[in-house]
Amino acid sequence: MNTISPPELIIPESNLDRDCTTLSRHVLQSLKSFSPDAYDLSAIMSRIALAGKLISRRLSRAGLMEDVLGFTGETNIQGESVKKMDTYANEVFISVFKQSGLVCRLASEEMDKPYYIPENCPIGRYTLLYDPIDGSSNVDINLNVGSIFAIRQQEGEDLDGEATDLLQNGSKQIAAGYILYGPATVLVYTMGNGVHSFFLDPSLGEFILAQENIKIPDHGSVYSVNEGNFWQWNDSFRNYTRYVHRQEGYTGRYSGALVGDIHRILMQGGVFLYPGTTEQPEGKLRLLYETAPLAFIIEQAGGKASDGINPILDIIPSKIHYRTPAILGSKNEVELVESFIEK
Ligand code: AFP
Repeated sequence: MNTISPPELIIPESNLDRDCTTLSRHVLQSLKSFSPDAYDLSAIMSRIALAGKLISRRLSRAGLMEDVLGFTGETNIQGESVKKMDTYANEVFISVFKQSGLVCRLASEEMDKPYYIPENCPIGRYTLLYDPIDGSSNVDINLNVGSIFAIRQQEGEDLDGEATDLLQNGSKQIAAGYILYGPATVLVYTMGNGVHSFFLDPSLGEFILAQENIKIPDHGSVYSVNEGNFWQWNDSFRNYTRYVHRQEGYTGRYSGALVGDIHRILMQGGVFLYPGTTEQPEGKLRLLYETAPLAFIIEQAGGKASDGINPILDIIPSKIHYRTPAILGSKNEVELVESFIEK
């Protein structure tokens, strides 16, 4: 019997399937449900992706347009000078959720208090927590920056508008992730069922699946920390740093943008540290929209995230802009850092 082999030019079904796996489709697939809740989460992720596309487009033209680079002249709630891109990106996230019926409140690094979208609140019981531009000092020199996000469900009515229900640990995150604006724009997310990455295809204007169930290696050669703070750390962190200086096989990498450093470590292993300093014992990074979402990603990928003593995901903040020291990365590398910390 003659067997007819398929014509060679036919695109393998698996390739087409991957090309068609957009972020929103992937969310529905991984939730294994077509329930209203699954559709809501898929729609929220699509809006986050839209924010990412808008920010990515503006960053790619930053040097060509007026009024993109530089500072606004204002100072945010953290006491940091606000960049024009910070303001733009913050407003983009708000704008994409207006009249969406999806998100009632947004809390970000750039806003003292959460921003309410009252018309969404009767039906949109979700809150978006985000850092619109992480590493904004990199913007003016055309280096990588990121956005970080987490989705939580609103608990209670929040009648006083204080959003105190957000002051809970990281296990309350329904989804979390980041968008890295590098040579390509990549979005990484988890909903508690693995970590998945998507590349922005500019010709389609869609985030297309790149890798599913990313696993962080247990070991890695990279340690990522601002060693300029060496003399402001306590002995534990100085001793760890001295150890990696002497030990063969370690190399330092630090970009000034957490998302880029974490992405490298997620893909290749290693450890990121932002310890407390004498001036700021709680460190610099904010729990609700920086370290907790990234801890969710790292732990879902099989890594570890701690403040040196407690898992980051167990920490209960006392305020929205609560800061915490952070050690995130490969399991064995985080444990090595912890072994230097006097409990
Ligand atoms: P900016 O967004 O204000 O530049 O801060 C970025 C960041 O929160 C984080 O992305 C970096 O890892 C860290 O701060 C860098 O801080 P240092 O300059 O103190 O090392």
